[in-house]
Amino acid sequence: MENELSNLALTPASLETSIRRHLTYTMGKDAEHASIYDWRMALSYAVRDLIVGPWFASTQQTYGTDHKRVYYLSMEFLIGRILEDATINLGLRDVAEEVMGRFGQDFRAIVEDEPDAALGNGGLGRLAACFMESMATLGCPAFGYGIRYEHGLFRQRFEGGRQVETPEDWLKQTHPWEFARPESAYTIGFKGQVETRGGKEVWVPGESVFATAYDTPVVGWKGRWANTLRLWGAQPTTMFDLERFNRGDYAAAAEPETLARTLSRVLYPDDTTYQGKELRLKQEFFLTSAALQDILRRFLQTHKDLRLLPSKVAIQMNDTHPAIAGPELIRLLVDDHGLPFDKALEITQGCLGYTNHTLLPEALEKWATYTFGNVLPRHMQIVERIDSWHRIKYPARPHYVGIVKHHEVRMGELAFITSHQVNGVSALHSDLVKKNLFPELNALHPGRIINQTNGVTPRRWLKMCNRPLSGLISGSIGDGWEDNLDRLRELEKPIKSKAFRDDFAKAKRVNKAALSNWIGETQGISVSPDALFDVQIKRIHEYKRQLLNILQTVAHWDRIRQNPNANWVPRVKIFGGKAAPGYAVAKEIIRLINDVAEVVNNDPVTGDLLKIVYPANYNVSMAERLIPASDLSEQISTAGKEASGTGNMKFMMNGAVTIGTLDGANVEILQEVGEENFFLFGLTAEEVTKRRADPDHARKAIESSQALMDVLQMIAEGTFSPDQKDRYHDLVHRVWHHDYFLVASDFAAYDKAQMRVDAVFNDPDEWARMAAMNTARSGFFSSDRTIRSYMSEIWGVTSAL
Ligand code: 26Q
Repeated sequence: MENELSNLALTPASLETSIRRHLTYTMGKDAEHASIYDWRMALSYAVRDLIVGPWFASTQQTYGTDHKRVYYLSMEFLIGRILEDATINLGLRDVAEEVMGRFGQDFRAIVEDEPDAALGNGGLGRLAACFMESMATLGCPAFGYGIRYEHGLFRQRFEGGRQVETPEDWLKQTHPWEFARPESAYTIGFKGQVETRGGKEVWVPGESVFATAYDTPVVGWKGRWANTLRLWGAQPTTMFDLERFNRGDYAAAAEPETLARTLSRVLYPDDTTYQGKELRLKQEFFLTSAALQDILRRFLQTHKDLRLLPSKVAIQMNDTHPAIAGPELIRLLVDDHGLPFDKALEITQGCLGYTNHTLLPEALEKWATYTFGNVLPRHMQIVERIDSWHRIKYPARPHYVGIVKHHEVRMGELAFITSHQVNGVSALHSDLVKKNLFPELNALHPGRIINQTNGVTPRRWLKMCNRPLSGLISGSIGDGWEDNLDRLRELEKPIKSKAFRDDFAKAKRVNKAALSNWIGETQGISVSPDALFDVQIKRIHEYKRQLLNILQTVAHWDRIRQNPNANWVPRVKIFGGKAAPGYAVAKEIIRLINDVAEVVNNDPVTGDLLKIVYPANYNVSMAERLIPASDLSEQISTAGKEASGTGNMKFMMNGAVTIGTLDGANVEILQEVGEENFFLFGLTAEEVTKRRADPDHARKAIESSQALMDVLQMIAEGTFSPDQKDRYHDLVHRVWHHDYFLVASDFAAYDKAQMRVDAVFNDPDEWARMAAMNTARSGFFSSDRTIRSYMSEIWGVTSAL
């Protein structure tokens, strides 16, 4: 198919005309009175117009050839900004900048006026966004299905060093990228009862809402293909219950509206600990049922026989959040379309795939059968039926294995049994999914669990966010690496020359200078671009061990103070990340980092040798600013706990060197880049398990490290909380006595690894070589590689291009 963008014959003049037209007729403004918002809207609509052509062509192509489609079901899509990314993929970023200049407008300022679409918590949601971009780039016909939350992830502020959450409001301004589809609406039921009519079970819901579609086109590299991200918004089925109102029951009259308004109102901000909240279960069913009804409607437009569904439809569940898809698809096939249960289950398994993103026990979704049966009574019956079908079909199944146990529905087991493939997200993680999470089910279904190592899109995470480096890359190996990232290996030859290494260091330096300006302006902290920029950005969680980082920072600070005239490498420690609002320990860690920063940044002895920066409200856009300017990537989770990580891949691509444990995809990063280009430290996953078995592990580790002993002492004494000396009493106590994540046991090794970092950084040419080798060997971590692999190993879909 030939729908390359060149066919659009876009010229600066035609873009200028289009922008002017949108400013006038869409925004109703003339150039003299237009605000930055008006200009952003005009440009966005002009760019969106250019996506519609490829979008229609892609849809027609898919229908015309009756191509199999992928449906990616996710409670989260962490998209970030769209405008610049769209211009990059359409090949008109520089044209857009020039044209905006003609209007006297600064393209950068316009891009930064766009709010982030933050419809996700972290890694899982951002992965879904990268996958959407890669599927479009590869011409894989696909729909993403999610929820159009009115409020995305909360905004974070610091008050006295403490996290304060405020609501996020991305829809306050018009969102120019979506098309509302009020005609595409489905009824979603909840509660009520199951009745038997004519020997058949029918669900009579007690309440219902409409799911209406909002479509955002997602355009791939060079505009060759575009898919749809379809987000569902909830609408009341009864505008207003006049009968109840007239009876004087005013609150009840508004009930249907209230349910609809709350359903798609807000994203749950927990990224690990799940709570059995009824509203969350309703959100999950809302997304899943709307998606499945849409999928069946589309299939039945052009097919009669639902038995052929698996040959045309692949449905991927992003974790267990949409795992109600199994029972819901069976319900639709059996109750609405009259198929026998066994056949419906077979079809369901043929369509579904399940991606697991965590082993943390507190994150595994389980619903009390009471809640589940109350909200979804028919699905409760179907879940029991699936479970007994499985028990009977696999008599070797141990008695303690099953979907329903101890009056709870285990969503992992449900997703496993209703899918044809289950995958982990890195090699290590997938092994642990087999060995620790589903050992019995793995034995009953050998080959069902496979690995699909995560990836990230190089268009956003290299080409767009790092123009100095992508310019250097294109200048030395030519274009075409953007959708063939393995070509970055061709950089290994130029890296052998000093001139190239100098250019690489210069590109990094440009990014660092820009970041240090931004830090100066927004944080009021002056940092030198020649210092080592050491960055840990991710959700705050005990297992990710921001605590290990700040404890080592204190040790480092103390050492500089003991000997301020030694040959220290100046460092800027940068932290970014949000804590779940109810996660008290994580919030305490945030406060400690800010408290330490306050003391360290005002210490005249250490001065420019050490600064700590923790900008509030870390999000996708901040990541795009920080990652290209990073020297050192902190990937220091307790081994066995981080399923994959994807930030680690972004840093590598952008020429940062990793200090990290053998966890998640770090293992594969190390394998690709080589030990000589990676600062490895710490216990392995196996050693972690053994070490934890020693009840004295923390005490022993602390007592054998004077540095750690001193650090804990300083914090306990109130060195960083002079106004409340016992503030960190509990925190220090936990390190001594309840150190589940082995901060103490890994401290000495981490501290030593940081000293190796300093030693190498003292040799700028060697550092440049290491950094450049990281970029050169990052090709494996393109999400194009990941998606190709899902297409062949899970979805059975080919490219339509
Ligand atoms: C579940 C139930 C109720 C409320 C919230 C949740 C919930 C929401 C989000 C549970 C988990 C999440 C997010 C998990 C997540 O982001 N996991 C990360 O996924 C990345 C992509 O695979 C991996 O790289 C990370 O290692 C993993 O932590």
